[in-house]
Order: sequence, then C-alpha cells, then structure tokens
Amino acid sequence: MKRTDHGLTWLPFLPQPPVHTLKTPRDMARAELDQARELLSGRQVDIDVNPDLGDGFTLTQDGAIVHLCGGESGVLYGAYRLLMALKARQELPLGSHAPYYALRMLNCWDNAEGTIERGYSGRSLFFEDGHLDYDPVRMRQLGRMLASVGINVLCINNVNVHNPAHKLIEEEWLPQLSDLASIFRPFGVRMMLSIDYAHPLRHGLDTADPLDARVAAWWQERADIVYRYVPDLAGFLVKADSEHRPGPFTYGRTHADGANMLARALAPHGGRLIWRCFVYNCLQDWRDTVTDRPMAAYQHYAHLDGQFEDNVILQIKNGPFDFQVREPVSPLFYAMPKTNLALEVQLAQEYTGQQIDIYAMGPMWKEIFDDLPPQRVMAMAAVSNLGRDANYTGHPFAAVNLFAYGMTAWDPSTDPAALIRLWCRLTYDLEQAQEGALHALLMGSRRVYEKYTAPLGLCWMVNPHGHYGPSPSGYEYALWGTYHKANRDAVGVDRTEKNGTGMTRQYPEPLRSLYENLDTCPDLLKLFFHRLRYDYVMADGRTLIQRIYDDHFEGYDETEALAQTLRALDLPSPDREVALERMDLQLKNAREWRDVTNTFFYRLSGAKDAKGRRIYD
Ligand code: GCW
Repeated sequence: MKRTDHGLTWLPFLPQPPVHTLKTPRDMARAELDQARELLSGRQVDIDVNPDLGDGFTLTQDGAIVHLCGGESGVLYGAYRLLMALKARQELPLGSHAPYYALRMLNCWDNAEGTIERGYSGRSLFFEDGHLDYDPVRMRQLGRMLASVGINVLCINNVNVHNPAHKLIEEEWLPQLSDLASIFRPFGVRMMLSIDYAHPLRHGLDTADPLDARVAAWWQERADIVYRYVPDLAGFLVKADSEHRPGPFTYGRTHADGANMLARALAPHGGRLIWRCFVYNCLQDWRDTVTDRPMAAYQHYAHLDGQFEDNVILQIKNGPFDFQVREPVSPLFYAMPKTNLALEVQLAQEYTGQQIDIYAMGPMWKEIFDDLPPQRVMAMAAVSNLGRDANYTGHPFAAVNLFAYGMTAWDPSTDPAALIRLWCRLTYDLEQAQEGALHALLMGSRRVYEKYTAPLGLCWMVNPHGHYGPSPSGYEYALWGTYHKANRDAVGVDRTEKNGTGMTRQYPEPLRSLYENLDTCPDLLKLFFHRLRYDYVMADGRTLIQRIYDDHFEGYDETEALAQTLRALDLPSPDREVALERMDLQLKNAREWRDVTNTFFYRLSGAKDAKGRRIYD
C-alpha cells in the first residue's frame, strides 16, 4: 500500500485543498464538499450560513439531503466533520455542535532563521534564512488540517523572539504576513504573533516601562499599523521576564501593568493579549532550599487575580514544572477565578520522546480535565509539533497529537480513546484487528514511556539542554531549580505544608489534603510531592526501590512488545519504514533509561532487585 501525499496526515482521502481564489470559510466548505462527491455517495449537502452561529453548526438529514447550517466558519467545521465521519464509516454527526473554547490556538516556536525551538520535524514551515519563506501549497494543506479539527488561531513565531523576528510587526515584513494571513483566512484560521516586550527600545525609546506614556503610545501605533495589514489578527503572545526575556520587572512594574498596557493597544482592533505565566527563577542556586520552582507561577500571579483587562488571557502550562511526563495540574488554575485563563499543552515532544519515541497524549490530557474542570479556563493553546518534514510531524504517529488536540479543545469531554480510533481509521484504514492493535499501541504509549523514564512524578533526569535520554543528575546542581536530591537513603523534594516547601498549600481542598497526605497521594505523583526512603512500602506492598526497578524493567519489555506490534502492522509506505526506523531508536532509548536509572538508584541505595534481574554495578 502506498500513501498518497496530497491530503496528508489524517486527510489522505481528500484531494488537494482547492487552490483558486476562495476568500471565506463558507466558500471553502462548498469547494471541499464538491471535491468530495465520491465520499458523499449520492448525498446532497445544502449549506446555510447564519453568522450568529460563529464557529458552531447544526447538521440534519432528510433522505439524501444533508442540511448544514452554521456560522461563517461553522459551516467549514461542519463540512469536515461530515466528511471525516463518512470516511470513518461512523454515524453522521447530526445535531448541534459548538466549540467549548472560543480560542483553540497552535503556538509554533519557529525562529526567523528557519530553526524551530524544540522542533523535531525538520525546519520551519514559515521561515528560512531570516525571512518569511513558505510554500503556499503546504500552507493550504496546513490550513485544512487545522480547520478539520477546529483549530482557529495560529501563532507562527517563537515566544522567544530572536532577531529579526520582531520585524513581523514592522512594515518591512507586514505585506508578506498579510499574504500568509489570506491563505489561512478561508480556513477560519487567524494569525497571532509573538512579540518582544522590549521592542520599543529598537525604535529610539530608552525604556519599555509599561507605565510610561510614550511606551503605551508606541504600542498603540504599532498595533494600528499591524491591523492595517492583518485586520483579523487574533492578537499578541508574550513571554516576559522568563528565561532571560525582557519584561516589566526591569522597571519595577507588575505583569498586570505590562499585560494591560499591551492589551489596551489591541482592544480597539478586537485583539487579545495572551500573556504566558511560565515565570520562575532560572538562575537558582541548588543550595537554596527555600525557593521551590514549581511554586513560582502561583507566587507570581495568584495575587494579581482580577487586575487584568478583559482582553488579557493568562496562558498557563498544564503542570507547575514544564511539560514533564507526569505532573499535577498547575495550582494557578484554581487561584484566579476573576481572570481569563488559557491552558497550554505541548505537542512537541520535548520531554516525551522527541517524536522518536511513541507518545500519544490524549489520555494525559484527560487526566488534566479530570482534575481541572474545563470551565476554569476559557481558551486552549498547544505548542506545535509541526515542521517541514514531508509528513509534518517527523514520526507519522505524532500527528495523532495534533488531531486529538484540536478535537479536545473543541470538546474537552471527548473520550481520547475515540479520538485515537478515529485518527487511526482516517489515516490508515487498516483491517479491524490491525486497527485494534495500532489503537492499543497508541493508547498505552504514554504509560510505557513513563515507566522507563524518571519514576513516580520525580520529573527531569533528562540530558540537560537536549532533553532526550537519561541523565539522573544532569540537572542536580544546575541553575534551573529542578532537583531530586537523591542520596543513599531517600529521593525527592518534600513539598508538603507540614515538613516541606509548602507547595500543597497552593491547592484548594480536596487536592490539598490529597497531595499532602502520603497515604492518599496517588502513587504516580508520590515523588512529586514527597521525599521518600527507598524502603518506603507502597500500597501494593512493594518498596519504593523495588517499584522503581520493576517499572524500568517493565517499561523496556513493554517497548519490545510495542516494537513487535508495530512490525506486524500493514502500514503504508513510507510511514512503515519511518516508524520502524524510529522504533529501533526508541528501543535503544528505553534500554538506556532502564539501565542508567536502575544503576543510579542501585549504586546509591545498595538495594538488590528482589527478582534478581541484571542491574549494572
Ligand atoms: O521548557 C522550556 C523549553 C524552552 C521554551 C520554554 C518556554 C520557548 O526548554 O525551549 O522556550 O520552556 O515554554 O518558554
């Protein structure tokens, strides 16, 4: 079986996206349905646009006639849902549909020189050599991929705005940006831009103080200019006072001062100001036992609740550390009831296997939503896993994460298992047993990865900088506030109120007590919140050290089982070759993690494996 290249990812069954001069999502919906006549097999689709419905749509059926009524972008979402259901041989999604989050954003960390920070799928789709540089055909494919799962905001540049990416909001680059925006517009996708908080300093101002009237006026004028070129720009995204980026702290101002000043510049144009809360001391001394990095976001922002303009949205990473394999939900989500919040997840597999190891994220997000009622937040953002690779995501299976993200941001209550199944069917259309095997492989992939990497919520232990592969003490004496403090008796940081850093106090009940109390703290998060002796006996009767050994041996064995399943799958070319090649690397990685981690803890503790398996001395 050979995979066709024109529809790509989960839409290989559609022809190339229509090129012509379509201007609106409603035109695109008509064109897509016209092109897919074969799939409709005799059905006729009537489209009715009611602008009040926005992104929402209703599908009804009357014999061979399907009525699709929706807002301007809603009809396009409806068209894709209809086509995907037909292709997957599922029931038509009849009834009314509306997205849970109004903003469903994709954040690309692409640099103007063409690299992607934490990108594992090749070079940038948007930039090369210090310029905007894109292939319009791929842009249309991308627009369609995003629209098919309801993603409606695309930020194309890295939150770390390196020279010359600031030109995205300057006259030199704006005409080209305007062209790019018009490629995405018929797909209902609005552009967003990351901005450099200190940008005014490049234009003759000697300050970026948010309370200085000249600074506010400069941003106002800048926003006016940008909106002349891209009138429907979704807004600006800002990383400030974080990992050496400039911000209001330089001027003794708060992040409410900074965000509000920018938000006022965008407000007349209907733009939003998205302000990231990934703020912590990245120059910590490991001897400092008072500062506790995962407490930082709450400490910086919770007291500012209610002080932000209406068009400000604070964007918070799902966990309090940084996209680790397992973290509790960030306590900041519970602390700001009077502020607009966005949940940020990371599709790029920075800490989760870098699109070499298989890692389907849906089940992980489900846990987030179980702990965090969706109504706590009003928007969702994901760090992109896309790049210039032919299949967009490096590993062909990594596309499942973009697919599931869009669908989850549309409806967070959707069952991740159903999304993964739908993705499998749309992408490969395997016979039933094979599809079941692929589905099971993806569903279990996160747990397998978790078992062979850092144990029980301990986090980090990765190779510094690159973040792939094990290095148990790689971050132990570093500046980043990421310590496990393993010695010969115990491991972990005590974050309890009673004896530790007090982080559990940042959570409301019942989570506060759940995490504070060692007996009720879930096993998989025990080493996030507690410092435990190796001979600590877990609920299932195993000691901590035995649990660490068992997980690591099992994690590797289960990776071998994944490899076997994969080899037996009748995947089309080149996905099969790419997946098998990467599986060899995953096996090496899992073996390395198993042996390094087990040896690390064995050398410290001297505790033998109860099952007598080989641990290197
Ligand atoms: O985890 C860190 C990454 C950085 C990233 C940062 C962030 C864009 O290692 O590469 O910078 O998170 O989220 O801002």
